[in-house]
Amino acid sequence: MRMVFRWFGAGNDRISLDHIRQIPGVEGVVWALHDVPVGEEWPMEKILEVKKQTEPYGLNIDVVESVNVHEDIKLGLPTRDKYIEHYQETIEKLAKVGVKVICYNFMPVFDWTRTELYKQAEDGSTALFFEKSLVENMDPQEMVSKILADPTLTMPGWEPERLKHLSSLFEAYKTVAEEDLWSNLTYFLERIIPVAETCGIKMAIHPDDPPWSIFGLPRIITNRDNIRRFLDIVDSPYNGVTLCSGSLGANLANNVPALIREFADRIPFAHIRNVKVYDNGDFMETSHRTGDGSVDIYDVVKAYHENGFAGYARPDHGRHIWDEECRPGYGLYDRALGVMYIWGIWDSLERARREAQHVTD
Ligand SMILES: [Mn+2]
Repeated sequence: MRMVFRWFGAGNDRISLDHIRQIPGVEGVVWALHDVPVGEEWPMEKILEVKKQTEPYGLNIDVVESVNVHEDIKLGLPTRDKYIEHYQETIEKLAKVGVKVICYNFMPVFDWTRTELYKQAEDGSTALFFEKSLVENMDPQEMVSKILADPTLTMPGWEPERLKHLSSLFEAYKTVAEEDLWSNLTYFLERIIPVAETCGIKMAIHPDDPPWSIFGLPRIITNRDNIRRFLDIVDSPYNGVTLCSGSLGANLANNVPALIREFADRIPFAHIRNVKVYDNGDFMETSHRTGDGSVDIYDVVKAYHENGFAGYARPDHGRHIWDEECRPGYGLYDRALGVMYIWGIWDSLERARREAQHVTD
């Protein structure tokens, strides 16, 4: 397992590379060019700049998250070919600087969705929270108006300048059913994976978060059967999954350790975090510790260990603790605690394996 840590880039993250390299066992940053508009080709000089910034700290840039997929590709519009070409060119450029894995997602309109970014827990920490009924009982237009009127209700991807285009986007998705989204994804994969294969880059789709349809938009990377279907579209080790324990774990019907055991050879990148799922379907992000949430993180790490996982892993979101001011879900402290919890489990499993081997020898 190769531990990496998400970094939003120079001038775009309060957390420094100096701090990241002090977290035990972290060997690289998970990065992206956040200022390049979706659909545009990534400029080589900006890619090289990130390499130059991270190199002095001994941190690799092997994992990119995300190269976002333009909405026209997801909608299957004729303009998609231009954006797919840009995507292919970006893959080729990233290969030139040694990138090994590209994480991306295929969620219509929204990336991950929450209803509260700083929900307070009993211990005074705050974390991301999803209130199911709030999202279920609101049509998107109503949601848009509500958000514009109430600045305290913030959701990622709901920036005012984006909201202006939302109604036309929702209009466009009215004719895109789940099966259409599958066929648009197939069209994309058939053109992207051969390029990735030639470049030696593993593509790793991130599951939908939460893993069910919201606001009537189709969502397909949600459960075991759909992941299997996805992997079979292009049956190549370069067509893989970013197995996110927190995203998939928000649906209690998903047995995350079982998914890891089944798909181990197609997981180049692991997102590890825990969520507490309530009876009414709400969920809150928690510490990584197994006892704090609904996902058995011990068994998640064990499933990777059993399969000799040699891919990349990062602590996914964390809580906001110790008065840290940070990007929602992306503080230094709780994610660093997560790294140590994951290593603690991994190292003890590794020690037990060696000792058992020694006895047999
Ligand atoms: Mn994730």
